[in-house]
Amino acid sequence: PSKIHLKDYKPSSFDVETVDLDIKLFDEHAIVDSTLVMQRQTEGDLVLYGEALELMSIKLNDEPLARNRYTQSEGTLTITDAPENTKLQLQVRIHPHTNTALEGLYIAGSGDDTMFVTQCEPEGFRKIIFYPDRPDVLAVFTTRLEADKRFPTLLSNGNLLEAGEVADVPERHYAIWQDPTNKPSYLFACVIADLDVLTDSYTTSEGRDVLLEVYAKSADIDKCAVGMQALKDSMQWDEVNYGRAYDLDRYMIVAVSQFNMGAMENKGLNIFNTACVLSSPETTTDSRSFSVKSIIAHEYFHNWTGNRITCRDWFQLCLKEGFTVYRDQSFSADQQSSAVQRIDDVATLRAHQFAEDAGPLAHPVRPESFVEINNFYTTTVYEKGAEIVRMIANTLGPDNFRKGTDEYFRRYDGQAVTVEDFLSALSITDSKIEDFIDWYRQPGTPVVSGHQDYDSATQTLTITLSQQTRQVAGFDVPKPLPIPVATALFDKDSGAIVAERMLLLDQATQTFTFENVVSEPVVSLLRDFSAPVQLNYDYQDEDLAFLLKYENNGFNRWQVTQMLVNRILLQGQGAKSSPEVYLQAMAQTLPELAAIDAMLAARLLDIPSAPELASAIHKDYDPELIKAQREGLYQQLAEALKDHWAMLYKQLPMQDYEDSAAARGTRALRNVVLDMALTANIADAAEWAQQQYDNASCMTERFGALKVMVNHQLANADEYLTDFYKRFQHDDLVIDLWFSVQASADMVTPDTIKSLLAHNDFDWNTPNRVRSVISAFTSQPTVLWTQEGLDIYIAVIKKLDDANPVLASRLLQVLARWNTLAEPRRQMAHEQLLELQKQATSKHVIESLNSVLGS
Ligand code: B3K
Ligand code: ZN
Repeated sequence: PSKIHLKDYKPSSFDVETVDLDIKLFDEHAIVDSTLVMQRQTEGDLVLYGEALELMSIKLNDEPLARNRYTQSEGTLTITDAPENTKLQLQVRIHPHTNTALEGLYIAGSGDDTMFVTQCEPEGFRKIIFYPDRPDVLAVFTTRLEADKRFPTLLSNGNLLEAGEVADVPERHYAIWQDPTNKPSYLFACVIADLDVLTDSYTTSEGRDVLLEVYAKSADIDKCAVGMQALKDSMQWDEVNYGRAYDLDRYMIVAVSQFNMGAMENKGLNIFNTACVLSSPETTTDSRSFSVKSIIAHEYFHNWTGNRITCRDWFQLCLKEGFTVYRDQSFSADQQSSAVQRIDDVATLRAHQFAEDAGPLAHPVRPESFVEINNFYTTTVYEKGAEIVRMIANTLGPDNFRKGTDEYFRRYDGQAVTVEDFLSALSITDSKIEDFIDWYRQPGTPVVSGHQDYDSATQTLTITLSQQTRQVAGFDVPKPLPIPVATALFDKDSGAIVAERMLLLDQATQTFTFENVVSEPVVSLLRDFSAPVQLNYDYQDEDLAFLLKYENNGFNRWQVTQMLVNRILLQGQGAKSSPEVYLQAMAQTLPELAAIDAMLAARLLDIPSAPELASAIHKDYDPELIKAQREGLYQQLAEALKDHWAMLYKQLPMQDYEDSAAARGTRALRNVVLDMALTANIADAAEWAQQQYDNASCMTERFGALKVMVNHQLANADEYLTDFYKRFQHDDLVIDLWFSVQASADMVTPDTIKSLLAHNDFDWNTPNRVRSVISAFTSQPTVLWTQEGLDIYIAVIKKLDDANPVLASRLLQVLARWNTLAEPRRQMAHEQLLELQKQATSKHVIESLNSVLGS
């Protein structure tokens, strides 16, 4: 497979004005007709892309096109001498019924719930029809869908023009949709199904009445209200915060159980993984429900950042994703404590993006080359991309950021643009914003190191900061980046803030001076995680304990607990601390905080997961050692606060379900306290767990109890697992939880994983189910990184390589850090990956393997 380079970008030789599609679904195949009205823009061949299509007919300007006037090879159809004005009519046959890759038009569900849906981003449209399938070709689409009446739901983008019966074929019907917006093919969607619908409406700030519809199978329709409310909240939020109103008369969301990722922002017709749209208190945990809302918001926000203004080419993916993630994070921060939102976003960034940037899959936020673009829907593009926008927003301040985004929408609406365009609009009030371009170009996480000097004679404090980024093979020597470091100085005696400033570190080393500082303060840096960097400041443990007590920035209180924990757990990685200071600080802080902010208190008890700790280890990583140290510290923490757990658990009684930030906080903390109490061997705790399960008012309580029963191997854990299964047997998303709680259990064995994969309810064609076992399993590195563990994991990748390469490649990327393992595990993993390399078939898996193996 060949590499595509950003530097080779050329505009399309033809522009498409209109597309008329006609998709007829039959029992074993579908026939797709298209009429493309095109105009020449530049010299060159007319290149259409197509994969797995059977070409039935081709006409150019109403004449059949002779076989010698076009060539078909490796996914393209090329017409060399197409005239200035070209009308191209094509007919192809496709096979959605056997499409397991979940790209293009594919089958989902089963039995009575069988449906057909599309996924076109990034290059799925070419699996439906030959087309200049690239994001900079924008056209108006009219789509006719025809199918058996068994599928009453026929949906496509835009407005419904017409629907009716097919003449002379009483069992078939059709619908015609037209989308008035000029859009790239990756935003095309259609649905052929039998679904129920929840409807609502919203009137935009511009006075447009919008029909809102959430489609799901009938058994799920009662779980659509949370998503509907989130949609309305998002519509309003975007009007208030970005001045962006919705632009069509209809907004549809469709829930589908087989989907490779979370959701897809197709114009006016979002398609969602059921896991990312369905929510009810009885079946959905709080954290899942919260993420449903943020994903609804994310897809909605794409309507402006992604759809109205799209990407010139796929290298610019972060243009829409980074900005849209920043927007959904800001939306979510308005729905709960902004400190907790930041904690969760940063925890994800550190656990996944930092690991990616430190390993063989490191790439710039805007990659410069790829074989398969699907491999670049990464946490670097999404989450690090969002961090760059956040730094820009914080540097500009709210007013100038808003001026910049207004300018962006004004200038580029209806266009396909680049990261440079984005920065140029944002920099209208401050030209230095253009310097952020290097953040998009340079891979690797910068490490910011620093120390302070205090001069009591002159009452000055000098902070020296320096930055360093590792050089990634194939890239230039890293340059210093603009790094905003939000800083506050705390008086050691009173704990009060004596100075607050945003330091801009944009050279290799810099000093920053604070005058009139009457005594040496404790410095709090990178408040709210003002830049996506690793911080090495020469703190004493006592300074961190001090900040845990006095910082009023909730995020930084969490950050210092994590720094303390890392110092303890990563002994031998330059860390040096003993747990006393940490344990004492936690004992002093937690009980009081629990009463004021339960959600934050729950987060402060975080001890990074084993894979997250591993991401900070670059050599001789021993999973057993990390597991033992992690569990040891958890045990010490549970015992250090032993006297508080019983009281705390009683202070957090179960109440009727309520979806408020306070109620979610109570539930989150209660689950942590339950786990702590069991860890500390409190006699009654097993009883609490059972009661919590039996009397649960919602899934957060029930699943929280089940999880601790399984992880602490309580005597009746199996009984409860069985009960859970029976109660929710018919709800796939809950059964996913049932699989994952077992596959991620602390005591999981390869045999457990094997038996889960062999379970009757296991389904290779449902990515959610595959992930509920296989991704859950990666949370136990001591078992994953063994001969047997890897045998299982690699066999899954092999099995999916052909059937669903996007999923297979994603699962493979998780193994990227094999190279940091201590022997003999490293060698073992290496051999398995080499073996896989011999057999891999998809370009997705081949490209990822080459990167992972460094070959
Ligand atoms: N834009 C889609 C992702 C498509 C991924 C294709 N492999 C979802 C999102 O980011 O909103
Ligand atoms: Zn997105």
